[in-house]
Amino acid sequence: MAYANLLVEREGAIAIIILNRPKVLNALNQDTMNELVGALEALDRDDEIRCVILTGSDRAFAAGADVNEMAQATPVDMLSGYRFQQWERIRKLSKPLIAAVRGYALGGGCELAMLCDMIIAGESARFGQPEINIGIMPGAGGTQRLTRAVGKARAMEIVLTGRHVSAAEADTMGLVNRVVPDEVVLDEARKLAHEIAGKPPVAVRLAKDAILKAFDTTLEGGLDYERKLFYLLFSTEDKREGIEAFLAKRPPQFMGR
Ligand code: CO8
Repeated sequence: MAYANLLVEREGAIAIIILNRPKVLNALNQDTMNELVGALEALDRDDEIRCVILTGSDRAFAAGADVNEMAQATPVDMLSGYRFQQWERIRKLSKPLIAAVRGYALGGGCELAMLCDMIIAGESARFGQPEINIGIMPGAGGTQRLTRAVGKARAMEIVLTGRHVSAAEADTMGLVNRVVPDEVVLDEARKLAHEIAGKPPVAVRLAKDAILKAFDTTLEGGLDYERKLFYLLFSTEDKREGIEAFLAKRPPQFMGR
C-alpha cells in the first residue's frame, strides 16, 4: 500500500515504517497520524511480521505535532477529530515497536518515541517537550510517560523549560535503550528487531502486555496479571517446542501457536 507521508519496508519477519515529511521535520499532522495508525495496525494483524521499527530521517524522527494545524484549533477541535484515539490505538498494538531516533524527537515526536516499546538513539538524537514555549503542554502522554521513564524531578525540568535533552543525557536518564553512531542506528534497531522476531511470538506478545501493565496497576495486581499470562503460555506448542529443544540441545523452531 502506498502512503503520502510514510514509507513502509519489509525485511522477512520485521517491518520498518519511515516517517516521510522531511520538509517539516516529520511534523505529525492528522494525515500522517492516520496513515501511521493504519500501517501499524495492518502490520499488527500480519502473521508474517513479528516486530516493527519506526524511524524518521537523519534530521528528525519527528519535530512534534504539526504546529500549523494547531494554530487556529479550538478545544472542541482538539477534542473531536479523532486525534487522541489514534495514540490509544498505537498503545494497544500487540507486537513490539522499536523507535530508531536520529535528530529531533520533540513534543509529539518525543511522545511517539516514548509510546514505542524500546528506543535506539543515534548520537544526534535530541529529545524534548518544548510545548511550554508555545503556550501549551504535552498532550499525548509526555507528562506521564516521561515521568515514569526518567522520574519526577527530571521530567519537571524537561517539561517546564522545554529544553532539549541530548542522546547521551537520554541514555543516562534511562529514556533510551542505547546510543549508537547515527550511521548504524537502523542496523542496531534491525538487529534487535530480528532477534525479537526469532522468539516465540505468543510469549513475546504476552510479555509485552505484562510489562505495559506495570504502568497502570498495583504490584499485586500486576503480579497476578503476569501469573495468568504465564499459565496461558503453558498451553502453547511453542512452550513444548522451546523446552524440548532446550533439553535436546538443538535450536527451537517456533510456530507462533
Ligand atoms: N510543525 C510544523 N512545522 C514544523 C514543525 C512542527 N512541529 N517543526 C519544524 N517545522 C518546520 C519549520 O516550520 C520549517 O518549515 P519552513 O522551512 O517552511 O520554514 C521546517 O520544519 C524546518 O524547521 P526549522 O527551519 O525551524 O529548522 P531548525 O533546524 O532551525 O530548527 C527545530 C529545528 C528546533 C526542531 C524547530 O523547527 C522547532 O523548534 N520546531 C518546533 C518544535 C516544537 O515546538 N514541537 C512541539 C509542537 S507541539 C506538540 O507536539 C504537541 C503534541 C501534543 C499531541 C497532540 C496530538 C493530537
